[in-house]
Amino acid sequence: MGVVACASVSGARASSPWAASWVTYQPGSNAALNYTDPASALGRPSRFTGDNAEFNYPGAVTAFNGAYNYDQVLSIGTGGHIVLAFDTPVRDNPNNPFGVDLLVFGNTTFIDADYPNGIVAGLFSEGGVVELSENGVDWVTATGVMPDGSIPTIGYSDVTDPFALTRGSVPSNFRMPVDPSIDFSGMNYTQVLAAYNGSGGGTGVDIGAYGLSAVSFVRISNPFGSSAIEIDGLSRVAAVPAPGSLIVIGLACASVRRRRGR
Ligand SMILES: [Ca+2]
Ligand SMILES: [Ca+2]
Ligand SMILES: [Ca+2]
Repeated sequence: MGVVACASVSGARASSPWAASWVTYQPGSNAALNYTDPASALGRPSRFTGDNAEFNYPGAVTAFNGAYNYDQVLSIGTGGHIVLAFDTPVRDNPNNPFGVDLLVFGNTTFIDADYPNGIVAGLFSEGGVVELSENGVDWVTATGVMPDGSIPTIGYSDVTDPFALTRGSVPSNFRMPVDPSIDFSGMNYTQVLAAYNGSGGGTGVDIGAYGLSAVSFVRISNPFGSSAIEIDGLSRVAAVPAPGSLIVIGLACASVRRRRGR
């Protein structure tokens, strides 16, 4: 058994942690001009923004400064939607932190009660709806999940200025959710960073809470309200192995090396 575990660890082909492709996109009635390339919702979420010719106002993505380059976020207007696909299914894994299996990154930010010092006074929440599917045909609504309106993205865990003009040196973890029980109201930015605990944010989805064990397709739509929503990307949460399983794999690999004579 130990030999199998060791071989599968070294021989496993990694699947993409991000949405790998898009299936359909309907921009809706009021999608933001120049933000209608569906590829903007694929791949890793943005850590830095404003650093292009259109804006030329570079800044770190923080919980008070969302991504806004044309090629970073996709806009979905009223009546619009996008269907995004993972290359292998997102699983309902009991080892995922807080039960969260999937993260949706919009470009919502906290409202600053003390600009530019970064005191949380609420959210610029634009809402939207998330639906989940294993086969791309049958859909389940992730009730209560707002794709552009819950947990802001943070690009760097060591950027302590909420409106920093430069990059940090510690990239946040876009595959680790924020503890969904945290109330950020009234926090300063140092407290926000501590609460994120290295996470890059994103709205969490526990697919098991909707009766699903695997999800390959995510539909994000904007069926109501007057403002467009923006999507930067999706990620699959990285499971945290129980300490016991790490020891078992470690011992098994060590024993294989011994038998191979190293
Ligand atoms: Ca789960
Ligand atoms: Ca937005
Ligand atoms: Ca993006």
